Amino acid sequence: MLKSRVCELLGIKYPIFQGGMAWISESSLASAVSNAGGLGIISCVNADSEIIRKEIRKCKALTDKPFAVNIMLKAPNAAEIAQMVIDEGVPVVTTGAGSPAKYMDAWLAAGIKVIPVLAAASIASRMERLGAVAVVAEGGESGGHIGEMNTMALIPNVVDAVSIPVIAAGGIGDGRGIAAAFMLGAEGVQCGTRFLGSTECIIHQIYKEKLLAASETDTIVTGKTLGHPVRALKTPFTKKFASMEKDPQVTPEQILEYGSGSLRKAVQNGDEVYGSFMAGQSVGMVKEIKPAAEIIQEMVSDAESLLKMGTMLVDNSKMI
Ligand code: TUI
Repeated sequence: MLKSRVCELLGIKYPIFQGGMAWISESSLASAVSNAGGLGIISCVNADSEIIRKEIRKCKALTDKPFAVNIMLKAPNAAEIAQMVIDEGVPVVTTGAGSPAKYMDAWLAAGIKVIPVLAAASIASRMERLGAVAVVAEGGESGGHIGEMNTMALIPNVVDAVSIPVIAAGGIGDGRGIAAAFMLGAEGVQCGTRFLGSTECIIHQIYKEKLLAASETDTIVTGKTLGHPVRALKTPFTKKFASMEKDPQVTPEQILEYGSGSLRKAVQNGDEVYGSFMAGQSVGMVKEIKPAAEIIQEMVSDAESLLKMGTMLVDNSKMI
């Protein structure tokens, strides 16, 4: 069975998280993943705290299983949401794009399990000291806002730096990725892109069609010159964005203005000119749209067979 400390810690069947994706991860997707035995996550980037509060309540009505809320720490209303999750009795919080240090005491006092998303081993050990119960280590294969390290080198370094469980993210789209992550010492995985291709995911049909058509080389990272690299599908929008970054006549403010609202345009309108279709390199593994429960079942059964095979290989090598 695909089990780890993460399952006991959070009360979930499988150590599979669904990434908190801005504008995308709401109660429909999160409850489907939680009902299927993973950890569904509601993202807070898109809205004010009252809308998120409603999503949390909807999710509670749709599942009796644990779920989490992801707080993007750079969001202007992060402090308000940090308090709202306490008021709503949210069991698990994941954080992204910064340090959750200033909220930790209040969350721990409220009994919330905090799982920061990070992209470096040094930050992981700081988070463990602050009271995190686990960390998500996210490699640059991921979609959206990313760090410098790739998953293959990041995970073993984070695993060595902490004694709490490490959940691997970035480039994991099927059972093979899960088995590989476990071999690197991870005790769980977080997948975003694979769940974009689920029936319950509320992105525009055009977004789903673009995912199905994309291969592993069809993403690009823009925003490096602005200090926040973002991975998305190659589209007219990313092409224009990249050319603006190279043009000395264009100011960072003009580039930011051009990019503002682009993810929402992709998610809600399927806007093929001005939309940012964020996706990770695992997009090549999104070959059909199906229910989250089927995605999870397939991943788990493939990972279990591979891990069993891996154990046999190790045992055989000992016998030789
Ligand atoms: O947060 C993410 N991915 C995101 S956030 C997002 S919202 C957005 N929308 C439009 C444009 C840009 C962003 C889209 N994707 N991933 C989690 C993550 N966190 N990756 C890396 C980090 C991170 C980086 C630095 C975590 C901590 C950190 O520093 C901590 C410290 O102590 O300084």
